[in-house]
Amino acid sequence: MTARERTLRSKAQAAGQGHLFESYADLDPVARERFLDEVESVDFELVAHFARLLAAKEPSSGGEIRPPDVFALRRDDRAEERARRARGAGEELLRQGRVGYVLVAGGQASRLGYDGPKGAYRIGPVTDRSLFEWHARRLLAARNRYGRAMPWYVMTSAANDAPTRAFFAENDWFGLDRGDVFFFSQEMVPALDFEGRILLSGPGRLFLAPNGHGGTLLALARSGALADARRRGVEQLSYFQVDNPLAPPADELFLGLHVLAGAGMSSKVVAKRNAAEKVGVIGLVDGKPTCIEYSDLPAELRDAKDPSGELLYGAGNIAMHVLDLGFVESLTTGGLKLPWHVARKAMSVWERGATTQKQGAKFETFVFDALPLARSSVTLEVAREQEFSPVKNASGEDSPATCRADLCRLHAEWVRARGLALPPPTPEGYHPVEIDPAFADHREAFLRAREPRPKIAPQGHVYH
Ligand code: UD2
Repeated sequence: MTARERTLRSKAQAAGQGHLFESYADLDPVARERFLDEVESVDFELVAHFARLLAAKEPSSGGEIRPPDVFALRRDDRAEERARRARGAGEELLRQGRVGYVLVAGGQASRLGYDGPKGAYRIGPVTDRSLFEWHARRLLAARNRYGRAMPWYVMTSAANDAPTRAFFAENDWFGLDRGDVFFFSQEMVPALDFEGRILLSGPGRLFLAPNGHGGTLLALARSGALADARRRGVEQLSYFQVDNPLAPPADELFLGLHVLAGAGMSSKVVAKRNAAEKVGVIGLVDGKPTCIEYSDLPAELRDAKDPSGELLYGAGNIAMHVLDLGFVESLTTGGLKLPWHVARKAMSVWERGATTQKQGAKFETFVFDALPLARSSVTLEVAREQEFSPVKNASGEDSPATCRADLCRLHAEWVRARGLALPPPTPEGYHPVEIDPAFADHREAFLRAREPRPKIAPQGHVYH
């Protein structure tokens, strides 16, 4: 027995995880080394915390819930004036290069049924451009507008890190400077059975799963991305998800409202389609802004309306945030200060020499759990059709089909507003038209831009 094996065995035993070594003797030397690497990566104190969470009763969300303060789309003169000042502050921040972009792309695209990094999925209705390219070309638009590049921190996970880097390289970093694109991987944590024992996924393989999008913050710190951002003079991080090609990462209004309020973390929301829509909403819990999961919102609050008939809890979280760099540092120094959530589900595990289906528990952190910890926070309402159409499922709601239709409808409206011609509609009822995000990343930019050049292809028009 090597010294390393002895140390790790006794560490696992002391933590009540001795079963992990039961079939160690059957592994070949290469598999043994890999297995020992995995065991070495386990934070057994954290696993003990997971086991306690499993044994505890589900915590009730508790706290007094009240509607949030939202900077709404409908604005009176005073709000318009505040928006004008905020846009100026946001422009200034971008002009000075004080913004870093954080793209969260660690998910597995399993609901989409796509075998590859989700960002490589081709979503352009006319051009077929990938999700990554949509985001990259919007960053190019911002770079051109402000005459300076800002760093882009792209979070991957163990399963898609190498293919993500390769995809960027194949595409020549989409025209960005490769020195401005920083890849970092989120951490993995073990899944447990209901007795708190670490599960295996195969012979000599621990069942490890990504630690949730809250893990972005920890991985930013541990990878050196936060230090890189500090070095570059970045003060605010603009956070967005890979699955939404409409997300505008360089939003002057959002950045400006956030900095003028001295906020630690801010959020964008859209009005829920109806009370039943299954999205988390922003509300105040014991006076603090919080994202309340759909399932945690009592039915009478979910359905409650204000005198004008609007939902009181209708501020749907679309996972776009601005985070102050110092706030992220404070959340990650000495470990991640976010709560863990337990997901109990059926999993394919390796037991007694075979793969079997079994109920187990995965553990995740959510980035929005940082909201109540922020010293203050802005909640900005935006128009769904302009900023939010995620690709989550293979078909039906939030699928490639709905996203392509939404992209075309949005861009057709911009084209119409400039009095330009549209191609005939598709059988699905939308005009197949796409605007290159590097040419115009939002409506006003398109209306202000030089005369756009149309590229006419059999499948539709592209303006660039
Ligand atoms: C999330 C939010 C929901 C709403 C919605 C907006 C949760 C629990 N719910 O729903 O309130 O804001 O997004 O689109 O978050 N990811 C990682 N690593 C992980 C887990 C997720 O990188 O460990 C990424 C993933 O690549 C994706 C994003 O996070 O871009 C959201 O993950 P999801 O699609 O699982 O979130 P969803 O649809 O449950």
